[in-house]
Amino acid sequence: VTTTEEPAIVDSPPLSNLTQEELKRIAGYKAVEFVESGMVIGLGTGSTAKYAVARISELLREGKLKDIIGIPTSTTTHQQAVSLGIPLSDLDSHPVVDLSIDGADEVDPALNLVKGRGGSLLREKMIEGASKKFVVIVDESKLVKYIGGSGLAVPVEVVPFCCDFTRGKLEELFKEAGCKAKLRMKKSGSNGGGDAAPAVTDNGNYVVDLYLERDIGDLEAASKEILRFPGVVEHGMFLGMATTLIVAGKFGVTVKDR
Ligand code: ABF
Repeated sequence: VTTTEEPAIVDSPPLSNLTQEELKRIAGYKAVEFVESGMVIGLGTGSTAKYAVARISELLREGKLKDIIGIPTSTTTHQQAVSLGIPLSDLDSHPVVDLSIDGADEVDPALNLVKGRGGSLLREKMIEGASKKFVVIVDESKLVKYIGGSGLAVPVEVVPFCCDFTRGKLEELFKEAGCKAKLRMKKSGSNGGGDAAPAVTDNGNYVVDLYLERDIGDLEAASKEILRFPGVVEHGMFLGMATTLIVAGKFGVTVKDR
């Protein structure tokens, strides 16, 4: 692993002919090179992390990894890991996690992340926050100049009780950044075609998506302000948590330590 200011190319040749899906697989497999027998591993959620989970199970089956305990970060990953036969536990039984591997929606140059656009964030933050090492795996489309810079949302998990009150407070908080705060709804068809209903997280909560027109600046201050609202459970900015970033892109695979 090379540590430099800029990501260093560690695998060539360039991967320019590959699809985004193949880049996700390459990033996921690369992260599993950090996994050693006997480790407690935080198993991430999403279309990139699923490749890392699949790779861990493959190496377990081949006997190249032994005595792994997985801690899944969502019900979806729990189901995937069970179906692949990975032994599982939780933070109550294993409060220290050796290594977590997970995707992200945005990564800024300081390795701050946005997560939760796929719906998971609270369990991820609990498990990845308890990890000695947190490896983030993305394809190059996730790299941004600043948090919110992709034009997509920064998710905030909120309690269902008076969620529109909390939504309004969040919009007001970031009005200088042109914030529009929207309650996330279930994808059409996922509630039997009936009336639109809010999307529900693994923890029975709702999600408010913050769409920002401009950089919100001091992320630590923004985090504290968001968490000050009693209706907020957690937000999807993962600040200073990632220890390693793996990016798969047309230039190859890069590994960068924070
Ligand atoms: C989860 O996966 C979420 O936090 C995040 O929304 C997402 C990133 O996933 P993908 O790899 O599918 O883009 O970890």
